[in-house]
Amino acid sequence: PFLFRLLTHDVFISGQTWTTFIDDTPELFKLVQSQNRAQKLLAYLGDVAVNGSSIMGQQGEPGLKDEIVLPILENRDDPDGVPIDTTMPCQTGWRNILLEKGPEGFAKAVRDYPGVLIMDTTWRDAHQSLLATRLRTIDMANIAKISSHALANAFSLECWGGATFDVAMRFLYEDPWERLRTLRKLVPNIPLQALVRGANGVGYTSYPDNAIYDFSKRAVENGLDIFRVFDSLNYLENMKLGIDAAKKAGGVCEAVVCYSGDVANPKKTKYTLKYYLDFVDELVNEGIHILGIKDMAGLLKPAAATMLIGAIRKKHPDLVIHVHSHDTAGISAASMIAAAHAGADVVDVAIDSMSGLTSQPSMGAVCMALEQTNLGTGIRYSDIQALNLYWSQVRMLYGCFEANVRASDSSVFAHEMPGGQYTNLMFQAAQLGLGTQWTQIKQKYIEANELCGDIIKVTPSSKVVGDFAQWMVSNNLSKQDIIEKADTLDFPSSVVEFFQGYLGQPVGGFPEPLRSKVIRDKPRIDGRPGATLAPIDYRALKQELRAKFGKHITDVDVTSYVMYPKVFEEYQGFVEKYGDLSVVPTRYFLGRPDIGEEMHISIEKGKTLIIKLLAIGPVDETKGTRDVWFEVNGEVRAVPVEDKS
Ligand code: 3PY
Ligand code: ZN
Repeated sequence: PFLFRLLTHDVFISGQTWTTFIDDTPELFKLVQSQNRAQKLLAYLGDVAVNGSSIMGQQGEPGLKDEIVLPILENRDDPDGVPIDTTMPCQTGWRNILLEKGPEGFAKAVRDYPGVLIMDTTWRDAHQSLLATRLRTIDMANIAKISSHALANAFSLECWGGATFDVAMRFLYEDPWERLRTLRKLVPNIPLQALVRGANGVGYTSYPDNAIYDFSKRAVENGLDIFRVFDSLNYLENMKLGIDAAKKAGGVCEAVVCYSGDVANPKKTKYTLKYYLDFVDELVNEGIHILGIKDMAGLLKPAAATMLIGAIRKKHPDLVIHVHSHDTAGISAASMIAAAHAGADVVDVAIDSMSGLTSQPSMGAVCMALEQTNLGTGIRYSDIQALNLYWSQVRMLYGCFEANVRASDSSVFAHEMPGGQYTNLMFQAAQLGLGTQWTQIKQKYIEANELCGDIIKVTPSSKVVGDFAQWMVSNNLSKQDIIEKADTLDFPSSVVEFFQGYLGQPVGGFPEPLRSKVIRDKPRIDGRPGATLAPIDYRALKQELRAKFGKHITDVDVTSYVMYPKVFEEYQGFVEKYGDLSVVPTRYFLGRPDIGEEMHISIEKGKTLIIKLLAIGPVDETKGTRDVWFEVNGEVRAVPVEDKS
């Protein structure tokens, strides 16, 4: 009937240009668009129904079939027991102070707060560390308004940056900018925080300086408040760029020291208390708003936390200190509590069911322990339980991305792998099926780090050490072999580039003669790698991308392209084919529906499609396809789907 209406439309028959037709008949055009959208959506759902999900890294079906139950927040102040109205976001929180007083005033207010504040990492680091970064926007958005109430006293919600930018486009076919805008709208009261890799932006390499300024500016425009800026080698020159870009963009600049080694162990002589205090001084000289201590592997034991945070606090009484750790060894809750008592203002936690192991310590544990001291976080026990009801279901839903880390592992004190990388490498080792593979990788990771000169290990430098270790395992090479045969070996490209200086300068310089033997006659960079890169012409690039993909390309798309050109192109191709899939509930995005099951998919405000899978037809032997039959809002439709089996 629709096609009939279109073909018999007067204007259409008259043969006027299509653009005029669109302008003059917006209602019909909208209908075309929406029918088109539904058809693309069916193509995706049909593909999943026939072939299963093809999302990289997924093992089996999602672990939850039912619709997720949303929690109710108890209202302690209501005498009749009426719960808090979470249909609207909460309007009060630390972001109000930020908007009112600016970054400096905000930092001062945080410093003056008598208790300790939390950052909740559930929307970024927790799922990056436990679920291969696969958490989709829809599952954050569905709990966002409730979180705005439950976590109203949180310092921030970490929801952006790190690996999420890349993974959103590459594996989830989502726009990372849309995620930021969505969460911003739903959480107006709590600062939103992102992890950025300094001169590497949200990528794995150095970018021209104007790319870092552009990225930071766009992030603030789209709703970001706080930048946690780090450099993967603690290289000050790289840090300076990220710090300046965050500040110029109008954001709160939290500059971090990446933590390695053990300040409380006198045998560890590279990353000493003095090293950290000197580095903190250098960062403070850059005019940062907040200092972060980023313990990406979970090495900071309680006594070391007391020593390090205590020493920084003594030297910089007014500096806001924010501490981050991972629970790989099982010690991080104790360390966060020690840090709080030593003078930290903010500590990082994740909601209980997304905490522990390679993620952050549990919100419930840390908040309730601090509650019994004079350092309460202002987050209520009942609200944590309510949020946890939601996240325990989400954790099940995404069970198909679990790396299967089941217990604490104190060997991290020796290999120092960051939390996200630990799960990643463990998953890969398990796929190879050798029981001893994982132990070998950990051992070689230690040796690879020594060969690199005992470097700070965090994305992207941790990838260098990881690639090096995997290569040593697969080529059966020892540290000694490499020292002896370095000038004849074919090293992984990331290792060669590290030694060339493409990530920056490591603490204490590169080890020689290994460096020269690895890079041979390739160029060597002895300063900041980005300093020599030509600036990007954003106007020209936008025109180029519009010519290639269409008028819908916006400034942030150009920014995405600059960070990840190939990933962005593939993502555009996917969206062209299937439309915007971010609206599809995760259990249908990742899993096959049952025959007859009703899927409710809200494709835009006020427009919900009720889709029922009716039948999957037999294979057409000549085309290799099957017809998949759906009912869409009562109308039967079929889509041909390639059978990939
Ligand atoms: C990242 O860069 O993605 C990290 O999480 C580093 O810890
Ligand atoms: Zn982390």
